[in-house]
Amino acid sequence: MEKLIITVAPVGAEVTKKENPYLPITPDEIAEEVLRCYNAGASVIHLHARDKEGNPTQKKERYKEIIEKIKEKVPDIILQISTGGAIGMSFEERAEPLELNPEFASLTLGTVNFGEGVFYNPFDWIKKFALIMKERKIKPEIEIFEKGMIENAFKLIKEGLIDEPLHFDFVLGVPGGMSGDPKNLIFLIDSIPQNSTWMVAGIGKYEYPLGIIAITLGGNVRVGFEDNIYIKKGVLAKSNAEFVERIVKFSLEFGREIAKPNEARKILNITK
Ligand code: KMH
Ligand code: ZN
Repeated sequence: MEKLIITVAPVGAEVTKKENPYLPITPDEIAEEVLRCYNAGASVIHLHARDKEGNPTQKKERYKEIIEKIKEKVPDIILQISTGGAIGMSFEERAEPLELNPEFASLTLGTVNFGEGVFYNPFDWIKKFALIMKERKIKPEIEIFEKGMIENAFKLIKEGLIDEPLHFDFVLGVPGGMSGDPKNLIFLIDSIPQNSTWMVAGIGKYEYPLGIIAITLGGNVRVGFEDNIYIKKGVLAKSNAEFVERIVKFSLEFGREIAKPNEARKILNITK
């Protein structure tokens, strides 16, 4: 098996400081948190931005500020920019940070209910995101919340908008999307092209059970406040790094080493 790639989603768009006071919001807080996660074993950061009031923003200037602060502290970490943004954002808002030419960005392949809201991804938006990423040589991480989204991946391959080998992130347990039942994960893994890499982001209580399955099956793991704020039932995590430490412990226990950022670039075929 390849070494394990640990991605952290430390900020998210929907979680608030009220829910977890340790949520990093400012560029300095985010950069310090990324350093802690990197030291614990993370090689990829799935990045969202917040404005000065703590609200989600896709403004490229704000991303630039955050990225510069992170790069000062951790020059080699892989930064994956969110194109999901927050519920209700327009296509133009969500696409704006791609102008910064990151090496990696998220790309959700369909619309899904998202708690009380709707995470809106009509096929023409998906194609436009994919085209921008292709033109700018940005590696897409294909975000899957429902099985039908994998069919859209095959359509995009046919239309020449994404290239194999693909990298998938199975986001399981969002209220309104596919649940974190292990059967669902196995079904999704069986449905993607064989030459793909994959990761699981288990939401809330699904984080560790699905993470352990991914470790043992050769997949990769995402953790972080975007997905889960508790280190154990009823106990808030004080840092995203606590999740990373736990996954590292599990992985080493199962005999799987942890990938450094440059090793993760090779495994994920990030060539930018
Ligand atoms: N905030 C969610 C509605 C992504 O980053 O690409 C969407 C999301 C996906 O977080
Ligand atoms: Zn996200």
